[in-house]
Amino acid sequence: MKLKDNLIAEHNQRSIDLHRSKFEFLKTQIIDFESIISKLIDFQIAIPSWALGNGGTRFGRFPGGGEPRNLEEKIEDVGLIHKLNQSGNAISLHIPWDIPKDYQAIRDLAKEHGLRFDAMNSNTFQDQKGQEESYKYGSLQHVDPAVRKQAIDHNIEVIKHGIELGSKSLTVWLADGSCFPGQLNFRTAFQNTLASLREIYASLPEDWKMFIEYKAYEPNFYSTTVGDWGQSLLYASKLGPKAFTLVDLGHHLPNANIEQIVSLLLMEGKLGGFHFNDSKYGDDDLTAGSIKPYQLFLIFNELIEGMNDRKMNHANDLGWMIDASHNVKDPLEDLLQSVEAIMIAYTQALIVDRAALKEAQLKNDVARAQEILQDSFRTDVRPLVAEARLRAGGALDPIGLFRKLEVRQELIKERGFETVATGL
Ligand SMILES: [Mn+2]
Repeated sequence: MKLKDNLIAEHNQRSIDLHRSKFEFLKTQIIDFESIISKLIDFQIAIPSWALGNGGTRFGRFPGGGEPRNLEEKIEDVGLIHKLNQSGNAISLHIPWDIPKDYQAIRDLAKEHGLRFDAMNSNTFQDQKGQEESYKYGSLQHVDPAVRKQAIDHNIEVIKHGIELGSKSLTVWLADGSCFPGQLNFRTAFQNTLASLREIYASLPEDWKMFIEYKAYEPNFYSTTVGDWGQSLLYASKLGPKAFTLVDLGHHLPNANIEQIVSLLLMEGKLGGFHFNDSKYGDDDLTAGSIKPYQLFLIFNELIEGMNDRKMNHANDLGWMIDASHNVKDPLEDLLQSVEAIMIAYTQALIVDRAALKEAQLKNDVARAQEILQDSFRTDVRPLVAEARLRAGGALDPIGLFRKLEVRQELIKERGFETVATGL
């Protein structure tokens, strides 16, 4: 299913007056709004192929109908999101769930929807049918070299698929770890993992990046072999200049100061990218900004400060991706909400008065520093985000249009109700 340009234009026409009045009011409060709008138009967030269907939990899964049945339909769904908001121009694939049969056809289809291929994701956290060795006791950390070799070969295969599609990065997330004290030797597990990662790293093309994602716990509940940003940074530092730490917002112990982690990783030139989501307790994979919007803003505040300091390009120098799972919402509506929340937090961070904040810090004016940050956070920047979307050709109200056009009902008609997005 593809949305026609005239439908978007008609939809925008109906609410343009209200938008204009909100935007005009906001313009009076923001000095360099034109430069912010152009940054917003450039800023794109990758959508993971596995977030397009209902993920469910270990207790159950409640299908919403019309889910994509194959890679082609996943690309079409991301195309729908991008058409509506003009902020999601990339898809992140997961191997083996998304192995392309015909690279050229897949490349052409993505191009037709204005999409590129973001980071490739390998999978050594579950056994595939017919697989020789089991990952029950880990993959890259495994005590048996045959299991490690199988996991290394899989990652190299993922890189090869990515080269064919024009991707430029590999994300390695490992479920490796242990469930009980004494199950493994921490140093041996680390060293085996490092040696395995070195072999994968050696297969990376020159212009590729390797993202090493950490996670505090789950599915292993006693130790995780890439358990936190310190461990990820150790691997990334030992591997070399193409290896970076990837921060998934849900992969920390409760109340971790993620903004501080981000700041220091940026300082070390080792922050690779993000997996956005939100959580109340653990790796809840909820919609970005749905639980802790202030934290999301504070993270962006550190990102902007640190990226500006290193003269980095906001849009391209880090990997921006959503990693979420949906159980009760329409996955496409949820992803539209996540992208919107990310754009809002980015905009709020862009309007922080950095000179004033620095001055407050130098004077130890703690109250003033808080005022500056919260003044930005409490500014309703939604008209600015909507204006950027409008200028880029998107819808003023993406979810409103999604519902008005009955996109989900159309997808159910096309694909059926009892569909399962592959891999979920
Ligand atoms: Mn993740």
